[in-house]
Amino acid sequence: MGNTLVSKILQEHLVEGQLTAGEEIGIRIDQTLTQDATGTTAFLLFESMGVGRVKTDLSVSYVDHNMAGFGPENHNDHLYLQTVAAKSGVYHSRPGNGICHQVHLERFGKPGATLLGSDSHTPTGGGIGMLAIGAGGLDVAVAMGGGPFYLQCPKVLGVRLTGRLGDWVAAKDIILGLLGELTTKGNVGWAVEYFGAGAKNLTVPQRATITNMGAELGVTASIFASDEQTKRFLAAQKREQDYRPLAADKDAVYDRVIEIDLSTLEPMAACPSSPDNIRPIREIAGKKVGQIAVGSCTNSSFADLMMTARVLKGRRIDPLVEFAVAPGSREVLNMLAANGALADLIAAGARILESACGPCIGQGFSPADGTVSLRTFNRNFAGRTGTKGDQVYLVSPETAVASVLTGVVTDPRDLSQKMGIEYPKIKMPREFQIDDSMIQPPLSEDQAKAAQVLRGSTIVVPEAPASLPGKLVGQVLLKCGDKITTDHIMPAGTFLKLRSNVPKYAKVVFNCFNEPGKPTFAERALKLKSQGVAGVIVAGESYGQGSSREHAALCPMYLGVRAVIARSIERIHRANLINFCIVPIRFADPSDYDKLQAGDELVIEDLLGAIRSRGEVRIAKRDGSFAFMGKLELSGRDRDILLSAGLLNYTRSKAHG
Ligand code: MIC
Ligand code: SF4
Repeated sequence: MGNTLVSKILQEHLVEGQLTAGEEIGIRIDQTLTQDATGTTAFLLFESMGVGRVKTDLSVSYVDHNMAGFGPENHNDHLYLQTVAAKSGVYHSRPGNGICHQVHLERFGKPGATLLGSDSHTPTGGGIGMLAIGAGGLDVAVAMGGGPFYLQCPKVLGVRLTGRLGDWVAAKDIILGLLGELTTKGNVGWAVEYFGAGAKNLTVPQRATITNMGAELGVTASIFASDEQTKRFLAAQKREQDYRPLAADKDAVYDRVIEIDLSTLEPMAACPSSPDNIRPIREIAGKKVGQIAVGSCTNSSFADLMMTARVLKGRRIDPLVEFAVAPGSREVLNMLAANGALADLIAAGARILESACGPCIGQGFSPADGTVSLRTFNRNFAGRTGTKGDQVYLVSPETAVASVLTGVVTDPRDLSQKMGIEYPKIKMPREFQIDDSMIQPPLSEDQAKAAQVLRGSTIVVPEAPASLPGKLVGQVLLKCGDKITTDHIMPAGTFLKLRSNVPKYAKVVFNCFNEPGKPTFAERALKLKSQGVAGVIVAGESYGQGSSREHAALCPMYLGVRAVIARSIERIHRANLINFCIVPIRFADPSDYDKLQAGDELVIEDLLGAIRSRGEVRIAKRDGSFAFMGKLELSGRDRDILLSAGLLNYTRSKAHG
């Protein structure tokens, strides 16, 4: 019985546990990445662990999210990150150098290595044959300190790709199709491995588009074999020495296999407001569009942007459409500038945004009220653009550029069939134009000793969680429905700059549910906290979808939230809750969800006893009218972390003995 590629890499890195699906395992982490929006907290926590310099083979700190610079906060964060990286043995990719996942793929990713990143789209690295996993910043800080990363050993879904993509059909359409089938919920505990003759034809950047959006499936990681395509990509990045052929055994056994014939695929869209609300473009074609953006860590490679530029060369964008292009990296931008494609985009009327996350995380380019926005991004959660009631469709660059020309949602195949535009097939360059001058290497150990870390006044060290009480007396602060994302819990957009200041940022926890004239979630929570009553959140399926931002646990913890009772909780968010000492509880009987309301007072008599030794916990309404059971589903390590008042304390106490 042969092995999957996922299990081979896990086996090579296993330091604790056994490779049995569902069991907790600990793996060695070779590389880490952090980005500024999660990285400031990650580094503040890393510093408070007191381990000195990083113990990984490679750690890189990127600045790509918080770039707008309204007020001093962003630049304060950049300077802190730059100086703490230099001191801690970490490479620092400066603002302007590009989006972390794109740059990491280009300059650092290594087949067969493990990568842990404080960003949910870290699995992009699976496109180059890495086992790349997203996690909360504190987990990444622990990995930087040399600690293993603990996860549930995943089941492996094999996706066999056959055939070839037709003209105007893109890698994005493969993953959108899969999202339509598997949806964004119910995939916790799985990894996805792509193989088959169809996979061989896909370039590394195409593969990376697919592994990137594995995050939307909610799986732990997605991966392609490391083969001739990988070798070609690494050689073009002048990193051939990092190549290593890797694949699953021929007789590998998967827990489930899905077949996709690429030649049968057509252009697709994720309709508002979930990445799994999938429909073929032809069904929504003709819809008026107000703005279009090509970019993000999903679709801003050299090939994506060259294709866009070729189609637009000598043409003009529709007069009623605003069109923005955000190149994934400075490398891509430089190459477009050198070969004239950038000039073609500008001449066509494109707005060139900087190489960063930009509109993907609500940093400008919000759509007008009531207009449709087409984006090549990976998330279209309601309001993420910064516009209430936004209507975002996630599409391929091919669909985006076709619609740029017409002003309505357009099947890109129409460009050939109706407008005589040939599909520009973009070959991967034999050599990318490499310039690492915006990647600052760390200081030597000697130089680092004297180096100062700059800490602007807006940077506040986060408060540590308090110990859990033996008996929990709490109140339901909020009852929410299914698929609550971390964008609902902790909005980004204009609040993103508060990431390094928890007391300020915590004021907007669950802001989308706040009503004018009524006390906010934060005000209600702090009032309870001052009375010694714990905050409780009740939720439906798939609570905590989306980003890895640990602020979605850290800020509620600051407000006194001590438990989340949900029908199900997504992987990264669940780990973040435990790390910040909030108890994740699953309804033993999902119908009990219906019997709870906001304002209900709840009591858990022996919370600590249950955490210590039981899989279940009894939760009662304080007035005695109703009691129900919750599942704890904690590993031994989860229990220890909760009993130690969170991961930071747990790590410190382990280090001291
Ligand atoms: C996102 O796409 O939502 C983000 C912003 O990149 C997040 C990280 C964050 O919130 O800082 C993610 O995907 O993890
Ligand atoms: Fe940045 Fe958007 Fe990618 Fe998140 S999904 S890393 S915000 S580009």
